[in-house]
Amino acid sequence: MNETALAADFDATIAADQRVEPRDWMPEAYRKTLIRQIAQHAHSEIIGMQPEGNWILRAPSLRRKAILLAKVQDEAGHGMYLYAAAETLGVDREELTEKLISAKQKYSSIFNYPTLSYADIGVIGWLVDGAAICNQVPLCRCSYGPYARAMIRICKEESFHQRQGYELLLAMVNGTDAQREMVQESVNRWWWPSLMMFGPADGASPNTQQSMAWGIKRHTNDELRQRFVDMTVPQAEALGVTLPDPDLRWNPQRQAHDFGEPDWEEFAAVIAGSGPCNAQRLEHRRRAHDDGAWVREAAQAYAEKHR
Ligand code: FAQ
Repeated sequence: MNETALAADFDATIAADQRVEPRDWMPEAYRKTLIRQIAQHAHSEIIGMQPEGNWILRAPSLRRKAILLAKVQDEAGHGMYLYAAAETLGVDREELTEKLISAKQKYSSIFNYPTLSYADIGVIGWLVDGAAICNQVPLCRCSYGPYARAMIRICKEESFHQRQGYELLLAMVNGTDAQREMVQESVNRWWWPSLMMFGPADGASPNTQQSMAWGIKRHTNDELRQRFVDMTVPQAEALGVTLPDPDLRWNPQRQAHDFGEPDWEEFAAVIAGSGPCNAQRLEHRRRAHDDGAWVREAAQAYAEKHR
């Protein structure tokens, strides 16, 4: 088949809502967009282990420690599935890791904020994993087969993460006044950064239109942000916490909540590398990579010996 026929074949696959597989022909720009998004997603899972990992040694009970360990370990697994999905597009994990630690590829803005109390573990599960699920469930129908299949398993595990966060918060809000205050203080810090996870407003999102035409994204950033707000408000009411937005209210005409604008200047600064923890996160990841060099060398030597 010549290039025109291959392109027509690709267009027909997308139009019929079928999956594109690694050996199928695909436009270079489609491949590049997927590598960008999947790599950024994989890096987010790996860097995302750090804020919660910070509390493993200080978990308040053995039960909480076991839950947190399992969750952080799941994030590592998600990173691995996603790097494997990216590798089907012709890049390798080593190359992607280099791009992460040299800050040439991004990871989610949310992981550049510090975890200051144990309530943050609950709030990350509730809001951050909640936002991640909202954004990622539609990716289970992404047009690229390996990414869509990885997302099915990831979403199942993220649901468990969200529930453990909510369960921890329920225990805290039913505890002492000090615990309730700790939860509210944590919600105040994480609410706006969670809304920023969905990306810039639609008018400022250069990639959405093309990614939707290709069936990579199924909804715009603003559509998913709205869905998240509508889903979260009743959960906040059930917990008895206030979401820190004076403009948040039900709009009966729209049958949806109105809400305020996130601070887009802060978002731009965080993704440009000057958020509260960017330097610390990358430094930690670089150190872990250097410390693991001997393991990679040993694995390589072992593989060569058995070739
Ligand atoms: N942070 O044109 P758009 C998790 C960048 S969940 C940093 O709208 P797009 C689970 C974007 O890359 C978090 N950068 O871009 C977990 C682009 O830059 P570029 C990870 C952001 O791709 C929970 C530029 O801004 N989830 O890890 C962000 O169409 C708890 C313009 O933006 C995913 O990655 C941001 N928030 O839409 C783990 C989901 N938003 O590359 C541990 C998959 C935008 O052109 C603990 N990704 N940018 O230089 C997606 O759905 C999409 O990529 C969006 C962005 C929606 C994030």
